[in-house]
Amino acid sequence: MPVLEGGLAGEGMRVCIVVARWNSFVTEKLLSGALAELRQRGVADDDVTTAWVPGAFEVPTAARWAAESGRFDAVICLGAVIRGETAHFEYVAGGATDGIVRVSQETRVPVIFGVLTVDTVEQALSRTGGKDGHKGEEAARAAIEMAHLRKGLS
Ligand code: INI
Repeated sequence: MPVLEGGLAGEGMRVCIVVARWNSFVTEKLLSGALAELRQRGVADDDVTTAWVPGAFEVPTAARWAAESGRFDAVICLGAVIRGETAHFEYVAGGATDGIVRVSQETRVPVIFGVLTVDTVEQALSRTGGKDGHKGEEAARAAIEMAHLRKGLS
């Protein structure tokens, strides 16, 4: 019975990271975690492109440009939407979430959801190297695994 698992070897993998500038005190941590994890897994620095966008709402648009370019095996989306800091949390978080899912399904390129949608700044920080792990590192591992799995399945 064939069983496929992507694995986490990053050698030769080309990755685009789209990162939102809004709440940069959080997104910079997401980015450095993702970059460190990619490097540790063997992805070459020259094969990683980082694209900054104004906020989480713009992330899916840039992710689509990257996915459709054919230049990347995976796209990692990073952002932070904090409920306590915005009256229109649902619109920004919902737009980013729905958009990222759509880009991945429509382009068939793994587009990884590393956008924090949390209630408080404390929750954001606990997910970027605090007690709840590191969502940037997690997103990097998911990108490598899904890129491998795509090759194995398609
Ligand atoms: N963008 C974020 O990434 N996080 C937020 O918490 C946020 N808040 O609070 O509004 C936010 N807003 C900006 C939005 O993503 C767009 O950049 C802006 O609306 C321009 O389209």
